[in-house]
Parts: sequence; structure tokens; C-alpha cells
Amino acid sequence: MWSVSVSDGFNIDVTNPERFSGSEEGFFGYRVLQYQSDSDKQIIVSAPLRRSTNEKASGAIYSCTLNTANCTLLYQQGTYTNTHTHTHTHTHTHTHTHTLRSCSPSLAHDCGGNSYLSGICYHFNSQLDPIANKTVAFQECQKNVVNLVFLFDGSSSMKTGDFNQNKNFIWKITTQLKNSSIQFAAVQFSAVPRTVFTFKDYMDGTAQKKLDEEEHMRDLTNTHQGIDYVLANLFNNVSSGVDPDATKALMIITDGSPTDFDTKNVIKRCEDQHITRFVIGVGNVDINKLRSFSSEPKENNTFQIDNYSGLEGLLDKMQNEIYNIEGQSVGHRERTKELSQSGFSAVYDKDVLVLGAVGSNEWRGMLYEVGSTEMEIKDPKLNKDSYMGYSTAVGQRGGVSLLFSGAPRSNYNGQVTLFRKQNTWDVTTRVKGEQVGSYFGASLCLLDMDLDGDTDFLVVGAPLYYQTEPRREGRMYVYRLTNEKVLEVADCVQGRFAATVTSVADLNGDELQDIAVGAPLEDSGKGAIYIYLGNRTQGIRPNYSQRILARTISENLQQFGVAIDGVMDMEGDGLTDIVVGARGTVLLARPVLSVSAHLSFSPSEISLDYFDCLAQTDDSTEAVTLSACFSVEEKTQSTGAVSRGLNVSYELRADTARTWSSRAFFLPRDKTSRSFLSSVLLDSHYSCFNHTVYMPNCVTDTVYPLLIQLNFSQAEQQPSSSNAVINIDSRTTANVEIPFQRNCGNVSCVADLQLDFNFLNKTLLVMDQSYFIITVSLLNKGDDSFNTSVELRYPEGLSLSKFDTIKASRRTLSSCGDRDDGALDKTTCSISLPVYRKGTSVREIYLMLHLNIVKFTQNIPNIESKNKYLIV
Ligand SMILES: [Ca+2]
Ligand SMILES: [Ca+2]
Ligand SMILES: [Ca+2]
Repeated sequence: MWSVSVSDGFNIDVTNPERFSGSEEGFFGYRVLQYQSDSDKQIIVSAPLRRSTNEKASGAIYSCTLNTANCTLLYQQGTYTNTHTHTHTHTHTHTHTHTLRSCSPSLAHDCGGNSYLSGICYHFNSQLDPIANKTVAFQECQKNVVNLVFLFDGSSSMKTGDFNQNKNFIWKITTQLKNSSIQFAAVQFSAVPRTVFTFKDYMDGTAQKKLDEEEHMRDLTNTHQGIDYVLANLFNNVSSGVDPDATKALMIITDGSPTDFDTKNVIKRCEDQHITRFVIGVGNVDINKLRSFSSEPKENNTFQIDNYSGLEGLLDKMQNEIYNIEGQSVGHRERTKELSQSGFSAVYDKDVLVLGAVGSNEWRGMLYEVGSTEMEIKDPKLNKDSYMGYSTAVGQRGGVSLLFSGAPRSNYNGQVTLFRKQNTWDVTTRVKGEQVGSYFGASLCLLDMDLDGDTDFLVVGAPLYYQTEPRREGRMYVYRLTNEKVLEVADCVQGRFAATVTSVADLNGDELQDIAVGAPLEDSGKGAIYIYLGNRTQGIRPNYSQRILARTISENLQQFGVAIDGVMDMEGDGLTDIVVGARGTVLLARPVLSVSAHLSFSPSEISLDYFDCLAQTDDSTEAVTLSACFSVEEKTQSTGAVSRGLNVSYELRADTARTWSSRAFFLPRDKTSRSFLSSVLLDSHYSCFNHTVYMPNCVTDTVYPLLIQLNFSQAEQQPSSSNAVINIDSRTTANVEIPFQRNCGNVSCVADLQLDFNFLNKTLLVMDQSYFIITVSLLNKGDDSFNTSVELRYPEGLSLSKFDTIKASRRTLSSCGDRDDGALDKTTCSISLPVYRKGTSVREIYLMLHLNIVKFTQNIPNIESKNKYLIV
């Protein structure tokens, strides 16, 4: 086959891609965006993993221009700010003002050893200079409420000075941390423990007085009993002012080994209640024994000093330890914005930016409308780990904004939530996925099919949809905005089909929006994209018009289709161009369209003069000249000096109504050449190519017209200057009927046959070898007579022995007897089949023994004759 199926290549040109190269490790091409700046059109490309000199940060944005095939660094993380960011970059332009925002969901900052993740958006002006940046859903480090109890030794081994130094140490810590969220209480222990001040006292401001007044007990060192007391009377007793949600900490200060035993399992109970425990051993204590009281990591939480004056030196260290507790996140409290990852997706609603934040609220996910204030957009029915905000799209109906967001892990099946904006964004519809783990909603796009401004269709991708028979990965769903699912498409065998779904501008010129779908892991991770043409009632046509495998563009592309944009004409030929992101590369494809075909012939009928079966030659005659004409009309609106030349292969087939043999052929010396292949260049609006149709000199059927059919397709080889492609909707066949000449004065032929006859013998003498001669003359004074015959009837016993034409106005082929099926009483003579021409006369001689009736008939359907029967 030397032509390609149109559907393999419609209508994105993959033979002349423009490619921009960037760092593969940096994932250059993770996002791509067509952008109209003040001066020219550019392609914005992100490379989120591109490292700067500052190793902590990564991410860069490039601006690429088509005519130079060059990319310049627009912004690199770390060169302008010190934020610790991976620029995951969802770039979005605001079409009215041509400003650009690029957002990253990976702005990390440290809070007490925990990394918080939020989003940051960089704002560029119309000259693409960075003018501002803004964090979204940023969570300041949260300070936990900490309840800390000092459990200090009052045993008799201490001197009064030691006891007072201990009290001073306690007071210094509490005063230095007074602006924190830490609340303190203190207990002195000896033979029996005693509350010095509670959390409530600390908050009421009476703690200092109570601490000052506390007297030294001077007795045993019942440490276990002291801890038991703290658990019962402070940490688990609301009257102490304890905050049940606070992080609990205990600081034990002692100068001796315990004099009691852990009969009440106090250490285990502290563990169970997640109480952080510090132990400060003073003087000559067995620090290993004391270590059993501290919490893990024990070596960090156990301290030894020589005497009570050494407490002063521990002050800073202890403050830091306590601060750290404050910064730690609390296990049982839900995180709201700490890991919001705002900017995972980004979209504009008019001039307001809306960001998806998949990690908000324990990964339920949320959207943020970023105006002068941040407005949260929530679906209250989402469970944890739903990941709403993974994808976002904005449409509208009747002037009301609609916001769609995918939550691919909602209830494991995935969901898309539709919000309508009245004053706030309210949930109106939820569309749910059908298969666990399919990641329904990971991608989505909207179609305004008729370009009237109202959104008509929602397209949702479920890239992990799995089907065993036949094996498929990835599925795409199309919903009309009545929430009615109209179409399901699963075209890709493997490779995350529909990981990207993007509505693009009309590609084929039918004025309906089209879509491009990415399968970035298809073909062993090289990737592929699919083009689906828009359809007014179904959103898209059920079969793709083109599948573009990355390998047809280059062998070294990876994850081709991870990002797609196709909203504008980049190089000024008036045709929409598609930019496709791939690891390390960006491809620009250029679409072009055209349409075509018509057959005509000359002269307007096949002259019957050509045919003369009596001549019995093998010659052929040039019956008609056939014109195969192609009118090329561009469906798309290309402009400028675009070469629209198109190589077309076509096949002509003659006499297609007859399967057994053909009355016509295309090569003068080859009667079997009933079909003919040709390849031509169509480089103007209208091109015709002439072919002679040959016919043999003897054609008996000159009644039924000659049917000629033409089929064409785009040739595989195209002119190097052109990238035109045949419209997939073109009718690629044409037919024509070529009639034979008919000499008729009217619409229908009316023959006027006149028969006359004479006997040469006056009598028939019955004897051996006797004969009887009759002359018959037949004249056609009317239109052509079809299938004409003369029938002779006579008694049995006679038979025809000779027949000859004496005189004819034209050469006439006649034959007798072959239509009579062996009848003994008649002979039928066919006269000049199939047409007994107008104005023809024939005189024939019959050599007969006897003869009684002469009859001639004509019986061609649809042809009338006023002389149907004439009995002589
Ligand atoms: Ca519409
Ligand atoms: Ca279209
Ligand atoms: Ca273009």
C-alpha cells in the first residue's frame, strides 16, 4: 500500500516537529503553556527538578520562542528567593492582561523539625519579568500548648541553699518562657508529695508567691510516689487547669536514688500518656538508675550536674528542650494547612486565581480562591485522603461560574465535585468514579463545544482504570452538563491513558472544540497523545482521529504527553498548534487541513460509431476523456505563505457495475487494465487530471452506461515544503456514469420500424434440394431501435438453410436461429444488436423451403416503440 490511512495522521504534523531541549533530570517539559506576551508568542516550560546553585531549592521556568527554537531561563528557584521550593509549576495565564502566574505546591518550611508544605505563586508581568510572589494556604509554625510539671526533690539530703537554688531555676525557666504556649506546675516530693502550684495557679499569676512560700520537706526520696501524684493530681485532674489536648512534659530534679519502688507502674503509665520526661540528677547520684525515669531518647533527656548551682548552666539547654516540645506536632490533632500543597493545580476564574490544595485537612483536599483574601472552597462530604484539588477547571453557564475539581482518591473510586458560585462556592454535583483505584478525576477538562461561552461537556480521566479483557489502562469519561454520561473511551492498551486531558482549539476547522489526551507511560514510558475531534451531541467523536507515539517523533522522548497545551497559533499560519510536554523535550506540532474530488468526461456520451463487431479486429478505440478533478478547500483558517501542496494517490476503476469483465480500460494496449493508479500533487484550489478511457471495437452491451469510480487518499510522500493533510471528513470516493450514444429525438426512444418482404419463387415445389427464397427489407425511420429481431414462422418440415444480407445502409451484424431453443416452426433473426440505428435499412435474403409468417419484435425495457408488433 503506498498511501496512508487518513486516520493515522489527522491532522497534527509529526514530520516537522519543533523541539526545545532542556535538562532531562530537571524534568524540563513537566508543564507547558502557550503564552502571548506583549511582543510575541512564547512557550512557557517548567523544569520542576532543575537544581540551582543553592542545592536546597529546585525548579525553573523557561520561555521558548519558536523562530529561534531557543529557550531562555525566565526564573530559577533560589536566585530570587531563598524559599526551599520545588517549582512543580502549574503555569496559568490571565488572558485579558497577559500576565503569567506560575505556582509550586512544594514550598517547604521547617517547624520544630517538621516540614510544612504549602504553595507559592510567582507573578510575571506581560514582559515576563517577575514582579511578585505570594504564598497560598501558608501555615505558620504552630505552637502546641505544653503542660510541664517540675517534680523536684525536697529530701533531707539537700541543704536550704540547694533547695532555694532549685526553686530559682524553676522560676527562671517559667519567666523566660512566659510568652510561649507552655503552662507550668510544680510538685515537691519527699516522703509524701505536695503541689506547690498548679497550671491554674501559673495562669492566675499566683505561682511565684506559692513557689516562694514553699518549705523544704526534708524527708525521703519517694520518686515513684511523686510521679504517681503528678499523674493523678495534675495531668489527669481538670481542676489543676490542665489542657487535655496539651503535650505533657515532666521535669524531675533530684539528688538521690529513689527510696521507693515502682509498685504502681508509673513509668509505663507515663509512656502510655505520651509524657515527655526529663531528669536532672544533682551530685553523686546513680545516673543510670535515674535514666529509667526519662523518656526516649534517654541519653538526650537525662542530665547530670555536680551541685545545685550547676542548674544555672542548664537553663538554656532546658529552655530549648521545652521549646522543641512546643514545636512538635501533636499526634491526635488534625492537620489543616500544614501540608496543603496549594498550587498542585491552578486555574483562573475570570481574574481570580483558584488553587487546588490536595494536602489540606488531612489530605481531604481543598481549593483556595486567591483574591485580596484567601477563601477556602470545601466539599464537606470528603473523607480523609481524598486529594481534592488534584485537578481543577473553571467553566460557566448562564454567566455563573462553575468550578470542577477532581479528588482521585475519594472513597477509593475517585470523584469530581462541581461547585457553583453564587456568593460563595457551593457544591452542586458530585460525579463518582466506578472502579477502586482508578484515580478518576486525576485529570479533567471542559468543552464549550459551540463556543457560545457556556460550558457543554466535562471530560474526566481515570488514568489507573484497569481492565483485563482486553487489557487496558486508563479510561476517559465525557459528561454532558446535565450530569449524563455520554461516552466512555478507553483506547490505550497500557500507559496511563487520560493522565492528561486538555481541551484545545478547533484543529480540523469544523468550528467545534477538540481535545488532546496524554498517555505518558504508553510504549514503555515513551508516551503518546491522542486527538479526539469534537462532536456537537457527544462532546467528542468515539474514535480518536490521530494517535501520536513519541517514538515517531524521536526515540529518546520520555513521558511524552505529561502536559499538553493547544489554544493558539504559534507561528502565524492561522492554524492551532499543540505543545506537548515530555521529559527533557517539548514538541510543537503543526496542523493543516484540506478537502476534495469530482469526475467528469467528454464527450457527453460514448459514440456508437466506434463499435463494429463485424470488423473482427482487436483494435481499441478512445471512447471518452475522463477528468479526475480535485477541488482543494482549506477548512482551517491558515494565513500567509503556507504551502498547501498535497500529494494524493488515487485509483480509477472502470465498469464497476460489472464484476466479471470490463468494457473499458485505461491503457491502450492492455484490455485488462480496468483500474489505474496515479499520484499527483494538488497545489492549487482546483486541479484536473485527464485520462483516456479505451473500449474494444466490439462492444455488444451499449445500453447500460459505463460506471467509473475514483478512490483517493493522501500519499505517503508529501512535498517537503508542505504539511497539508486531507480532512478526515472528506469523501474520498467519486463516481460517474458515462452513457452510450442514443439517437433519440425525445426523452425516450421511439423507433419506427417498417418491414416489407417479397417471394422470389412464386411456388414451392416439394422435391429434393428445392428451396424457396424470400427477401425481407427492414427500415428504421424513427429513433434507435434496441434489441431488434425478425421472427419467421413456418410449418414444421421446413428449415432455414441460408441467410445473407444483400444490401445495408451500414454494416450490420445479424444472426439467425440462436434464440429459438431448437424450435422447428420458427426462426428468429437478431438484427444489429443491440441497437438498430435510426435511418438504417437492411435487405436480407432468406433461403427457405416454406414460410408463412414474418414477425418482428423489440422488447427492451423502458424503451417504447410504437411498432412493438407488426404482423405481416
Ligand atoms: Ca457552549
Ligand atoms: Ca474541531
Ligand atoms: Ca500554527
